[in-house]
Amino acid sequence: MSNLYALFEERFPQDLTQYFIETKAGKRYSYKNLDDMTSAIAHTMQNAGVGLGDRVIMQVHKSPEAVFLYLACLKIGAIAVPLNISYTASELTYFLDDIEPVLVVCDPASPIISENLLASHSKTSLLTLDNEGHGSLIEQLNTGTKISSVANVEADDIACILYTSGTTGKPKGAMITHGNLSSNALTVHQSWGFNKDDILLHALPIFHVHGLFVALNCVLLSGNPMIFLSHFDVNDVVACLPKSTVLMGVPTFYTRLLAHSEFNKQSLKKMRLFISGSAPLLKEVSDKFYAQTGYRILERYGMTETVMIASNPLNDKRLPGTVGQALPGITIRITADDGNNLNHNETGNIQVSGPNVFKGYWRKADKTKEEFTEDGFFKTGDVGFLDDQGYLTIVGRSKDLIISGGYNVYPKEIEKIINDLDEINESAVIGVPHPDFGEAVIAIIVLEKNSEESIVESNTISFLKQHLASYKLPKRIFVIDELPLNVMGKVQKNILREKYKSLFEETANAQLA
Ligand code: MLC
Ligand code: AMP
Repeated sequence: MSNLYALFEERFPQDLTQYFIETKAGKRYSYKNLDDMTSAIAHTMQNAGVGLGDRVIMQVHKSPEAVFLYLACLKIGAIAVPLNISYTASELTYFLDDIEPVLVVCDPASPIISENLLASHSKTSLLTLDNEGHGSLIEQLNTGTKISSVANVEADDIACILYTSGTTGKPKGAMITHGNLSSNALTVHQSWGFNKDDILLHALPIFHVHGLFVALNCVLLSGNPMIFLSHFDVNDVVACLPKSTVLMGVPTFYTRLLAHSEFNKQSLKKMRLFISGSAPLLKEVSDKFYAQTGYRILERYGMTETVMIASNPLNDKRLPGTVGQALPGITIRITADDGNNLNHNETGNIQVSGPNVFKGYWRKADKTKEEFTEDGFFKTGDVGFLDDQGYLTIVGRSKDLIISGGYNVYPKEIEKIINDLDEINESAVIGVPHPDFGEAVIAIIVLEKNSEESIVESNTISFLKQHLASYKLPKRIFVIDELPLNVMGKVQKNILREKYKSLFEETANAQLA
């Protein structure tokens, strides 16, 4: 049986009354509740026509019920497609057309409902789920009628599709299989020493690999409890640390914790492990955290398409500034642009193979082909080197990508929208160092003749707000006379990055002091 849910079920605690989730308000959900709710939601989904391999879009706030909805998809062999709650109507329209869902479960305030985005999807059913865990999905549940058996799927069957944008601007659905998730779950669970005493503090969103797979899988493979916060609020996290043993976060979590006046060693007596990933953790932040708490944050590296790839060791030396060694069963190699393998300590393209590597992009066979080498390695788009001990250092990216607070933002997507404005001639979107988000998105624009600078700036922001989720919006917009171009006519973004690199520096120095 290759279903990821079956693996979880094998590991449920013997006593199902043990708790699985504790919310900020102290409400507890046991493993029995998990089992009952998941089975009842599975039944409701089947009544809505959802079967093996059918897509279920979930655009919902983080709640225990949202977790049960995801688990129910696994259980019946449907494909869960979680989407960021802050996507706008135009972003959502693209996903709905691309994925052709049999069922959409969304927040009642989603543009899917307010802008009637399902009008042209006559075969799609709609249910709601709000941030309190209420909605038509839950109202229709009949806990007396449940789906008890777990669907028999193959390891190569798709469990989830997660969208990741691309350098061409159009998001691609990464098809992640039951086999990818099961193998990676077992690997990280063991590598990070999860045991019966662990209580994970979960403050990540659950529409990405980090919060949905890495964090939840470790909890479910131990049959353990977690403290489940609806989002990262530094006060809540500080308050919950004394009863937790593991925290997983993006680097912004750690810079915010360090700046909090009540974050101190005393509150960490139960803590076993802090893990960071999704974006580079600055060595200064890691060192400051170590000096202040005595804990060396364990940094690891992953991607939507590959789940977890590499990790610093649990028991051996953790090297800040590196993302550690390839996880067991996974191969990392570094290649030159001509495809030849490079030696240790030589910088090049990071490529990966192993049971963790996804199946391909949904309905994009050509794009899938482009991203794999002929011998089956996935091209990550990251650039780095392996040292003599196999520790990987990421030095940059060959893809034009900004990572802000752990969220990926593709400049092309924003530039395309900005360039649609009549007043704007051209634009360049870049990332610059930011003390809180690691990198911040800024836009540099060149106006059409006779455009009024002050009006254009505010118009651009309000126009972008209509089209883009809030985390993608430029934090600042600058107007310049012309963009620096190379001889091929390509914008030299490195010159712009250099010019604006100190934009947020003052706040940065204040935070690290
Ligand atoms: C929120 N905002 C952001 C932002 N998050 N802007 C840029 N980058 C971000 N990451 C916007 C808000 O919309 C708001 O805009 C304003 O910034 C201030 O918001 P905030 O309240 O300060 O932000 P907050 O809600 O605290 O969120 C910050 C955060 C969050 C870092 C906690 O972004 C977060 O949880 N990030 C984790 C992302 C993640 O899980 N990534 C994993 C990807 S998987 P306004 O206009 O409304 O004021 C992956 C693979 C792997 O990468 O290896 O793990
Ligand atoms: P995503 O598409 O959201 O899965 O983002 C994956 C990208 O995040 C990777 O290709 C890396 O560029 C980046 N990333 C993940 N973990 C780390 C890390 N520990 N250090 C640096 N970059 C990271």
